[in-house]
Amino acid sequence: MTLTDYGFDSATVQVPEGLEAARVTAVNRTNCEVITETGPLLAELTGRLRFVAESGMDFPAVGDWVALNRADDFALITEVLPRASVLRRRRPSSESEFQLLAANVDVALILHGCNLPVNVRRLERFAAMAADGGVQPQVVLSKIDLFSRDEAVQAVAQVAHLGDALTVSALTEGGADDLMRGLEPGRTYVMLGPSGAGKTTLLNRLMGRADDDATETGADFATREVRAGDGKGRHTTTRRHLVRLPSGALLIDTPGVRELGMTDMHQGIDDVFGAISDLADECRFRDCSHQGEAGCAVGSAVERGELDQSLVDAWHKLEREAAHFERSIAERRQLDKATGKLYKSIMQGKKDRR
Ligand SMILES: Nc1nc2c(ncn2[C@@H]2O[C@H](COP(=O)(O)OP(=O)(O)OP(=O)(O)O)[C@@H](O)[C@H]2O)c(=O)[nH]1
Ligand SMILES: [Mg+2]
Ligand SMILES: [Zn+2]
Repeated sequence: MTLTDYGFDSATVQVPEGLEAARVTAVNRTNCEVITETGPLLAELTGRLRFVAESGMDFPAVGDWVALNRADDFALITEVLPRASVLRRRRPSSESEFQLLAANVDVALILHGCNLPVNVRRLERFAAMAADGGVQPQVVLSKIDLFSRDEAVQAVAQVAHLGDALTVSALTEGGADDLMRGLEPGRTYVMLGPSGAGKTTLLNRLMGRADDDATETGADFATREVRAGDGKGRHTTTRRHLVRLPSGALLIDTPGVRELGMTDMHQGIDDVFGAISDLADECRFRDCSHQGEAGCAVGSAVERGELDQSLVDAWHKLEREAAHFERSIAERRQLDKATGKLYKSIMQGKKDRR
């Protein structure tokens, strides 16, 4: 195995005199896992690299090429080599800061798991994030075995503006073959998508492995069933890691959505929305849309002045998930303040009615 097998190209990756090139396959808290000409290795960052780093973008990420200073008993990353592309997202806590998710990626495989209806907005957001960093987006409809033929055709049409979607199933014989054939040796792919979309399952399949092997191969390759109630994942994968597939393509698996800022909401909001959901359980009709139906507990709370209509609107929006994380930080803070008060009054109102 040589570095070329991990995508090394001497024309684009230039290593300073006296140092050796390595590629980062995983980032730990105190060191990085790298692949070198002689195999995998743990490497630490030099103090200087830490010192001159101005933001998270200056630290190595999975997929990065780095310069390594190696002796018998140590390996130090002295610098991050120039990146051909980046996959980055805005930090949820800051408007200007970015978090680097991966580097030197050619194609982002954006997974949607067909156990849930297609969320076009979310796919668009992932695609935009990829394109923003010079990464080519490719939508992949996974778990296609759970869609009927009609549903599959409709789903592909729904995302046609993002290019031709691939459809895969990790369960059916040959269900991942098209994808497998499409992954070119020496190129780097990253899988993005919400928790439970089937990313790691697909990785295992592409590795030619059954999921039962996972215990032998470690946490990076573990998969878990989605929640029965809402079909969402359980955040099984906890770190980004790069592997070389038997086909020669390089694939980065990532933890699901939480990390992409879609669910790191402030607790206050979760509480109040939870309270509205509880109220909704008291509506007369189970399929109440809370838009003025008779016997709507949410509507009554608004009428009694216990609940602000704007919060109900926000809650409706939340149900359309995309809006959940789109809300600007400022709006969130404002909402948080408002919800602190309202949460109390809703809970009080509930008690009074008991
Ligand atoms: N029906 C069906 N189920 C699948 C398919 N692929 C994966 N699953 C199931 O979906 C569940 C979640 O799969 P994972 O691979 O753990 O999902 P993930 O995207 O890696 O999730 P995180 O690591 O939490 O981000 C598992 O129970 C899988 O068995 C598929 O093609 N068809
Ligand atoms: Mg996973
Ligand atoms: Zn209602």
